[in-house]
Amino acid sequence: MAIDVYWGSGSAYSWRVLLALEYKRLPYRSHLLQFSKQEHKSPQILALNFRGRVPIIKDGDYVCFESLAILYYLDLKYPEPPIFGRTPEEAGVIMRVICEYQSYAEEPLMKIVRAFFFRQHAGRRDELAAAMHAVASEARSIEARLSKSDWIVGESFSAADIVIFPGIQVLLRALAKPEAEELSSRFLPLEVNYPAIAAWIARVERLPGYERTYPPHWRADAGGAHRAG
Ligand SMILES: N[C@@H](CCC(=O)N[C@@H](CS)C(=O)NCC(=O)O)C(=O)O
Repeated sequence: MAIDVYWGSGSAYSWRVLLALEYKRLPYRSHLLQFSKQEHKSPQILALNFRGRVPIIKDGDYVCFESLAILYYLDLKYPEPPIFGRTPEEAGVIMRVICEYQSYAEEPLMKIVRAFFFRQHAGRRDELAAAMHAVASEARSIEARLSKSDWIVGESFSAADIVIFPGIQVLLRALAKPEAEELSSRFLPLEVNYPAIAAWIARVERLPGYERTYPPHWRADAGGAHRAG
């Protein structure tokens, strides 16, 4: 039976779930919600997630939300190919790297992303520069990992790649906005400052099914104000 997936275009958290479903080649029914129409706050969605946030999955009668929880559920329910490693040691490192990303990189990264996606950057030069500094420092440790291996942990694509990849993509999308030019010069060009991350992005983009995970409105237009980014 296909898994129902409720998601939003340009939502980094939603992107994680689509990447996992495609990697595991699981059949799913896509429900793309329009943030502009507040579809994520409809009674139907609030019944699935009282917070009215996506992603959410429904697998038969089972409902799960919070992207990391969904990844974990999918891996236990549909173990092949695994995304949390094949050994306890590998699982520990994958989870550690995810925890490090969430503890030290995600907040400053999302601060930058929201500032430019929602045009809230004016008057926040120093605050955003400090956030960029923190992100750059975390990016260096990811760069170091990827200089030694094709994937962030071990020899296979894993939940660590799945969690971090959409975050980097939304950051790059935010930094590509003309208003972000000054800030982006501290981070870009990626190929020069973070060559291993740039090569890893290209590697993820070559995974089967990747195209289906790409935020549709990023392709369709230059970024509608009503969607994320
Ligand atoms: N921690 C959650 C974050 C989910 C989240 O913040 N989703 C955003 C889209 S990127 C959302 O639904 N926002 C709508 C809202 O907050 O009203 C997860 O990992 O799934």
